[in-house]
Amino acid sequence: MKMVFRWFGEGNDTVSLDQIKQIPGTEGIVWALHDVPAGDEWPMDKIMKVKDAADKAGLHIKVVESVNVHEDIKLGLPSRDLYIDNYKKTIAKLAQVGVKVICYNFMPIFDWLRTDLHKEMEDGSTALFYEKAMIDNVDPFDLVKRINENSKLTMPGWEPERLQYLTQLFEAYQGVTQEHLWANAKYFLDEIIPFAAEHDIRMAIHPDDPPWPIFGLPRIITSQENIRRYLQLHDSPYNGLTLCSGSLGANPENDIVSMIHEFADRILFTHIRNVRVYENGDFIESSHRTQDGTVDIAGVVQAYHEEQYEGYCRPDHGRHIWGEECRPGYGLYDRALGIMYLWGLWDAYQKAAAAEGAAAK
Ligand code: DNO
Repeated sequence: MKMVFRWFGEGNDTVSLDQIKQIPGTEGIVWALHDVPAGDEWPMDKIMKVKDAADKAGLHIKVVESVNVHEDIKLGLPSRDLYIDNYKKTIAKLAQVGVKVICYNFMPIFDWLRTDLHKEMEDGSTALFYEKAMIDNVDPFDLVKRINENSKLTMPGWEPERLQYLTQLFEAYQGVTQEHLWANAKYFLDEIIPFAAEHDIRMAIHPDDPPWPIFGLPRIITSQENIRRYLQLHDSPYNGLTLCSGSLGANPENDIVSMIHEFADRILFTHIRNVRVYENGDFIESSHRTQDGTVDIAGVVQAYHEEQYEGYCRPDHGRHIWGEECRPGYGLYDRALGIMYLWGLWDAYQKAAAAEGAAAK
């Protein structure tokens, strides 16, 4: 397992590369050009800036999250070919600087969604929270306004230039069903995967968060069955998965351990985090520790260990603790604690396996 850490870029993150470098066992950053709109080709000079900064800090840049997919591709509009072309140009450039995995998602309009970015927990820390009844009944435009007012920084998927077009986007998605989305995903994969393979870059689809349709928009990367279908849409080792335990774990019916075993050879990147799911469907992003949430994180790490997982891993959203002011979910402290918990589990399973091996001799 190779540990990496998400970094939003110079001037766009409260965490520094030097701090990331000091988290034990962390070898690279997970990055993107967050100021380039979805659909545009990434400029080489901006890519090089990130590479130079990471090189200087002694961290690699092999994992990108995300090259966002333009809505016209998800909608299957004729203009998609232009955006697919730009996507390929970006892939070719990323290959030149040594990128190996591109994480992306196929969620209409919204990326991850929460109703409260600073919900207070029993211990005084705050965390990302999702109130199900609120989304089930909310007007999406009100919600966007709230998010805008709540956060000083932009969030992935909620970039100001996208929010402006929200009305048009909602209209464009009228009548777009899950089956349309599947067909549009296949068109995208059939174009992108062979090209990415030529450049030795693996594509890693991120599950939908939360893993169910919201605001009447279709969502498809929601369950084991659907992930299986997605990986088979274009059957290639370059069509892989970012297995996110927190996104999928928001639906307790999702069995993450079983997914790890089934998709082991297609998991390129894993996001490991816990969520505490309540009976009414609300959930909060608790600490990474198994006992604090609903997802069996120890079991998840054990499954990766059993599969001798060699892909990339990052801790995911942390709580906001010790007074840290940071991008919601992306502070230093709780994610660093998360890494140490993951390594603790991993090393313990490693030791146990070695001892078993020795005893069997
Ligand atoms: C949330 C992230 C997602 C993820 C995208 C991938 O923090 O896990 O925003 O980056 O869905 O495209």
